[in-house]
Amino acid sequence: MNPIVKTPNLDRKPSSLRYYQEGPPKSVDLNTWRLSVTGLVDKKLSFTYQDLLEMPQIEESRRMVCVCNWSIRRTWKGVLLSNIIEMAGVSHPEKYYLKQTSIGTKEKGVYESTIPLGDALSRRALIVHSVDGEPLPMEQGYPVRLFDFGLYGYKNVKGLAQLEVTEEYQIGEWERRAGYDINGIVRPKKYWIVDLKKWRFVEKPGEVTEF
Ligand SMILES: Nc1nc2c(c(=O)[nH]1)N[C@H]1C(S)=C(S)[C@@H](COP(=O)(O)O)O[C@H]1N2
Ligand SMILES: [Mo]
Repeated sequence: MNPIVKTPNLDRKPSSLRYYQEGPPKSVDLNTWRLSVTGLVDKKLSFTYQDLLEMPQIEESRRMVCVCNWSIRRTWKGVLLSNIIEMAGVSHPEKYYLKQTSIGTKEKGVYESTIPLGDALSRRALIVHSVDGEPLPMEQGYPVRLFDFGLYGYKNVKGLAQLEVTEEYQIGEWERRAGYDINGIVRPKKYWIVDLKKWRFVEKPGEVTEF
């Protein structure tokens, strides 16, 4: 196995708490937490944390981009969304959307985001449980977070509890309030690259793979 390179300049990453709408849950009990998969599926599923750890694992360095013009490349580990969708049985994923819902908090409710399912699968979206070889910190999405790296961070729900396959491309509360585009595709422009400590221009829309 490749040694995991810790993300350089991590101390310079903008705070995860700044735009955490519902806030991280105070704690998550893995004995009761489940990732449920519902909606237009052949088989409804419910995964424990252990179930996810026992599936084929993917560990790769990929770049996440925030709509507020910064980006960080880190080593993420988890399972392929496609693996989960295959188990649930969805015959034409390109026709559907995937609505993600967070665990949320009593005080502030849940965070939701809907993404095109076919696009997420073709971009090898991950259900991430670890970063740089350690479980995701609570404020970064413990126990799991969905990542479609072609989309801005606001499309990728932290503290994930539910995935629902749906026909409806539904705008999220945060998208409505902040005026963000529902599609959330990373746009070509200049970003502050935290790990490289410099500004770089991204030339193409979607996942940043050039650097
Ligand atoms: N559950 C949940 N997930 C969320 C959010 C949120 O408020 N709640 N905010 C989104 C936004 S707006 C951003 S910019 C990223 C921040 O991710 P980070 O903590 O890895 O920096 O999380 C996204 N996922
Ligand atoms: Mo954000």
